[in-house]
Amino acid sequence: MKKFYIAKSRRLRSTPFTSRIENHGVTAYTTYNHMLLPASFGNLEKEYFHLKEHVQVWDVAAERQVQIAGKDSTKLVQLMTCRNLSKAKVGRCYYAPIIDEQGGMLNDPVALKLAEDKWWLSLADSDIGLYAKGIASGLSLQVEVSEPDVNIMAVQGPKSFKLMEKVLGKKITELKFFGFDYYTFKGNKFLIARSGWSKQGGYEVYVENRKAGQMLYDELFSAGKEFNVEPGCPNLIERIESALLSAGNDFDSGDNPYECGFDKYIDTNSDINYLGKKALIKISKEGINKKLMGVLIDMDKIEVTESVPLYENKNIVGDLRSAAYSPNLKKVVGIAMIKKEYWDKKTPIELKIGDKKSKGTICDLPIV
Ligand code: THG
Repeated sequence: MKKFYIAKSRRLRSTPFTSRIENHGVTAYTTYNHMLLPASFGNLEKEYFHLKEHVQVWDVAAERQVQIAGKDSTKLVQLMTCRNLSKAKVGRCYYAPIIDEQGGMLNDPVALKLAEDKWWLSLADSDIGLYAKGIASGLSLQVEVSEPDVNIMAVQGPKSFKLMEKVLGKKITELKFFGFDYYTFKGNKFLIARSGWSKQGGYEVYVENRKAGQMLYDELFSAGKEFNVEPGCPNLIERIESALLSAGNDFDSGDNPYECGFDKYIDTNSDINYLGKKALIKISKEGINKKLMGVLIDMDKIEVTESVPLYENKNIVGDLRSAAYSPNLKKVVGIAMIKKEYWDKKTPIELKIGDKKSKGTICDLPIV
């Protein structure tokens, strides 16, 4: 396989942790919100098993925050998402699909309610800050939309709880899933949430002071030795098995939130106002004809760089959007948009890459 390097520049932003992860041996980057996001430290399968057993520190600064502050901030956040945020509480995170006027998926951020008039949208990879600014100016809303220099460091894996307790104190063990609070390390305050893009448990530290964040990063590695801490990054295999969706990969604006399985984050009945509500009401009445499901394929490697059609003889069953070899299941696991006729999971599927054909089956999400 030919190897390429990523050409760095000011436009492709580095993070406060870049020099550290390079010292740790990062081997692949992807770009995300115009920023570097590490994709591997050399062996995805080893990293997968390590994540499920120990603890990793991730540089996920590329999950940028769009800050929406001011009198109309809650109104603007609600205008962008189909999730009903009218009862949202300060100190809680909300997974909130952002849709366009046709009900197409634009992003799936974690929304943090920081105050009655201040929110962060912790974004997946698309320019929602510009969308927010457009809506705000179009409707003359009293808000300020900005991208503060907040850089997330995630601590993930079953031993993350012990490590964070050791570094930040007992109080952090009381934090509930998708709650956040402020904690102090060496006189510096950090917003820490119990969340993260893995199903192995853990925390996300929202670093607002770069120097303090680097100090905490280094401390996690020295205090973490006894927990076998390693640098890591969102793991493609783990996140597919766990059905943590990736915007731009698993869905885009051609898909609506029902098709992504986001039903529990959609409110079409209450008296809330958001762009795309009419479209979603219509879709909910008519029903959908495709949805995201899991697939298992008898292959020992794959790299999905564009949608791959899945067949039953000559018929297209759906398209594969993300996939990776799972050393756990000894098959390729994938996330695919599957046509309604095949939702019963009974039809064997076939995938063709070049002139090589592989067989597989459809399954539910999450896969494990
Ligand atoms: N954390 C933060 N920002 C993020 C991500 C994150 N921005 C980018 C990306 N990840 C956004 N996408 C997701 C997808 C899934 C989840 C979070 C962000 C997630 N889902 C849980 C689940 O599906 O089980 C919980 C959902 C819920 O209970 O509401 O955590 O990871 N800061």
